[in-house]
Amino acid sequence: MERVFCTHEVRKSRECGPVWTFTALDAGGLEKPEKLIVPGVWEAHPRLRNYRGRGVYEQKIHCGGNVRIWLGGVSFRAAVYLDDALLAEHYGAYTGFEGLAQDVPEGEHTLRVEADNRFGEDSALHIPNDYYAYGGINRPVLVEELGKAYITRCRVTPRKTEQGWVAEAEVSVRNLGGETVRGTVKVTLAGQTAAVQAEVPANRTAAVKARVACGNAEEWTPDTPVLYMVKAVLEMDGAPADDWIDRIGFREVRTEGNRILLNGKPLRLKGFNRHEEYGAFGLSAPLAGMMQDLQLMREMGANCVRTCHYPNDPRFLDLCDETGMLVWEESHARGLDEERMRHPRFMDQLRLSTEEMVEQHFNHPSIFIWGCLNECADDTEYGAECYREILNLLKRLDGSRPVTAALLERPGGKVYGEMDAVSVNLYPQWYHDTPVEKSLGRKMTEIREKGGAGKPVIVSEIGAGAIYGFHDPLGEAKWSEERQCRILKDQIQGVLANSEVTGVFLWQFADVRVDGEWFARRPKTVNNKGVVDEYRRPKLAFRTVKDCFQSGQES
Ligand code: ADA
Repeated sequence: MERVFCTHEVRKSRECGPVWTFTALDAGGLEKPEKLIVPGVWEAHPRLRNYRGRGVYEQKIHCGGNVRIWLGGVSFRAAVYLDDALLAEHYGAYTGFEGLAQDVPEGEHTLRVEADNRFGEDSALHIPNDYYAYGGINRPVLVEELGKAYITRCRVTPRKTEQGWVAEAEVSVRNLGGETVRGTVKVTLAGQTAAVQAEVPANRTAAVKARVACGNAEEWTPDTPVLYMVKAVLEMDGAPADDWIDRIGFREVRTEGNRILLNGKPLRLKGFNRHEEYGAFGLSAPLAGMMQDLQLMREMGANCVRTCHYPNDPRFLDLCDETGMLVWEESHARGLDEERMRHPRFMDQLRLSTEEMVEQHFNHPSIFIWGCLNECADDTEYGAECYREILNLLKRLDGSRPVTAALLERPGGKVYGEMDAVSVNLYPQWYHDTPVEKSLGRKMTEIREKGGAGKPVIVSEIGAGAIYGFHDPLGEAKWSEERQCRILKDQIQGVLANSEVTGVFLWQFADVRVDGEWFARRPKTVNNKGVVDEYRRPKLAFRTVKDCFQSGQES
């Protein structure tokens, strides 16, 4: 399932069956077709564990008329064909995209998806990195049959007014035909319906706005994550022609001084960075695995998760909505220096990831902040200019959430003024020996002096590594579970003792595979800073984090 609830009652929409025929084009001797599961990564196949190359997925589908193929995520370049006609091309593993074919004859057709996870000249964001760039169709694929017009999105902003909650909906309708389309868009939410007229010129997309008064709807909070279904229906000639169903929660987020307020209450963040990865299944975690991750984090007392360093599967966000887990979601970009930021495709690819993220995930109430550009070159003029542009883009795309970016620990200050909350990644006691309080204190002073005074400050990463099962009772040996416990305890207590800090995201929830180029500082080619390993087996640090997060002193 593409989401955890039904997204259409009117539109004919179904998910492609899970078994696809797959051919690895560059596998030298492995070219014979295999069967692979979608969603999934090809690295799940025992002989393709390290395959970097092109792969072709094929499946027969039955469809006709105006056909929309929705691909939730293909890693990391994609070309989509229906019977050899190119429908769409896309770059970036972590957001969805569509392909459209009009007037398709009713019957059986071949859907072909070419995926490619080779690094190369044209790729600015996917580079060898401290997480693995998987290959394959990593999220569900939908086949949909449309009429002459369809809803491309319905974004809803909840607002608290003197008359209670109001949902401001914006519904976009695309006309696929050569004549103007006229109809009515009805938005239903919490038992109330608002209807507006829509007129969309030939071959265009137009947006209509509807306000639905929801009075004393129940609020979404981390402790009471109440969700409401929202249905937008396009009626033409008096009959439903298309629909779009999503879920929202009533809550507002804003910053006030050095606090982030959710429905007026200050947040104290205690959470994790989590890569979207699950042992042998890589980027395509099973749904039960996603839920278990949230339960494990909750068990340790966490209330938030950061989707480092890219947009996540909407089903994971759905589960965060359901369980009240607050989310920092960020667009794709990790650890790129100025030279990499000057790559000719860098800004285009980053803008696309940012726009698609906000467009596709806007309605999730759990997302309380948008992020971008983790640890890039904010310290150079050119780099800072890129930060400004993307932070402003985020604000333009969504004025209802604060924006931030996780910056390196080194001296900075060029972009603190551009963010609603200033975020820093700190590794005292792991990458250097400075005591935690001193590192943090120094950073807080710099933030105050260089444009961040009076803003919320988030420690977006802090952490230490341990190889699962490696023990040193003295707690001294590097990579031992005991040493990781000792460092994490100092770090968490040091950060949470500082009442000016809004909160902390630990690096990281689970161990993750890294690209081969990173082998030298990453035993087993794994980033071992997880509190659980890649199969979610808890390290000793699980208990340590639980004690620190749950201790009354630190909250
Ligand atoms: C950085 C980075 C992470 C990870 C981490 C580490 O802060 O943002 O992606 O690489 O360091 O493990 O060193």
